[in-house]
Amino acid sequence: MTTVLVTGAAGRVGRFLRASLPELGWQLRCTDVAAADGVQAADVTSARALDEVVPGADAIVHLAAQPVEAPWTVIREANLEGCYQVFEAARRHGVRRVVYASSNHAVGLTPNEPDLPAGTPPRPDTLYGVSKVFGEALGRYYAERYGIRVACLRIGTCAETPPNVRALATWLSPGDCARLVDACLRSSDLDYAIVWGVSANTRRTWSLAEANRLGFVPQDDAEEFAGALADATPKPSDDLVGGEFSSADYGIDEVTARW
Ligand code: 15L
Repeated sequence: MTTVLVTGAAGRVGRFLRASLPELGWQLRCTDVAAADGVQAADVTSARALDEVVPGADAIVHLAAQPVEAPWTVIREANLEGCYQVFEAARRHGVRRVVYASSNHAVGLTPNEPDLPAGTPPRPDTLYGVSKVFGEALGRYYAERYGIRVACLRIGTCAETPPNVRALATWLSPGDCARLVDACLRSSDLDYAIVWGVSANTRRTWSLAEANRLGFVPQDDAEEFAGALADATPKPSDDLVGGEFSSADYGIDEVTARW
């Protein structure tokens, strides 16, 4: 059975994947910065910690990160250093495939338009988004120089149900998240790819062509939750890919003041 190391396994996306990837045939080795039930402690910023958990893994699903905007030092440590150490550990230990949790915020200042390609050029909306662009570039480097197969997932809003009206377009259901990661782990066509992580939402504006090519067939649509949303009024920032993160409230000073 193929062993998949999952970093950030105690986080939101990690919990979804832990619940469903084993049913799809994957044997998981779960890690996070602190140990938890079924999760080993391994700080991704430490090469030594990774040397304990990476050997023997066939693939890595790298989720561990600061998951929203934060002051630079926080982003730098978790998302730049951590990402580098994970790819580097993959190379050192001969891991042939990495699925990297990028984010829509890598291109958050891009206007939403129908069929926006997954490979749309970087337009990060935050330092967090900049860190995801870095991870995508690092992935390309390891793919082209070292032949590691790398899939970068520009994840939308991965949650149990869509939390707001923007997410009626950007939602990635837990089931589709597992199906997407499963496709990226299986695909023999993968060298390097950037794909959107989004469900088959009626209001989706992001193209699934690239993800489909890797074998991803989404099954969920956020529309079934539309009626249940308390506030269904779109915000002006929803015109851009990154939604609220693209607004003035997410500038460096604003975020630092709230930290
Ligand atoms: C992300 O990248 C974040 O990790 C998540 O918390 C949400 O903000 C999501 O994007 C989103 O855009 O909805």
